[in-house]
Amino acid sequence: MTRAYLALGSNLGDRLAYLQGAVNELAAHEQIRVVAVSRVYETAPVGGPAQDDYLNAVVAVDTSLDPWGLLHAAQQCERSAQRVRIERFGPRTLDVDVLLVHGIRMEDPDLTIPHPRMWERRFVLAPLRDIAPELVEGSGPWPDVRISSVALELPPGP
Ligand code: GSY
Repeated sequence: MTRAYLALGSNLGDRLAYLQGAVNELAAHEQIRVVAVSRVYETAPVGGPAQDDYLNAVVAVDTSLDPWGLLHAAQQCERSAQRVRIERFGPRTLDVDVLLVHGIRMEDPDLTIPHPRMWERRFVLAPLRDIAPELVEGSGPWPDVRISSVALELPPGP
């Protein structure tokens, strides 16, 4: 099993339900065990057109999938959320990004690990720091990244 980290984001519709749906779907996958879920953060949109704030979180998983298998699982979660994305960097029901896979560095047009923009995204670093502080240097306060009053549940695995 390999430890990996996935970033979740939503800023359309029932944002918390989309994030929880992704956590549940990952946990139900036969080759994925969700081992930790960060707090949920309410974050100002970065890039793109004017749009509503996001809810963001990060999950840690142990998996026997390779990085491509993990990407497919992430994309399946997005499909399950009937992902709507009106334009690039615009609002979306659910985004699931593969951030890190232990021991893997790769560059492909469809999948780069570590995620190429993760170290500049405070909406990723703040939740990642909750569950893997050793991976994140630097500290807040980051006024555009607020801990939300809502929380995700860690469901039982299959
Ligand atoms: O790549 C993730 C989608 N996204 C986000 C996001 O998840 N959170 C915030 N705060 N801004 C974002 N801009 C994009 S694109």
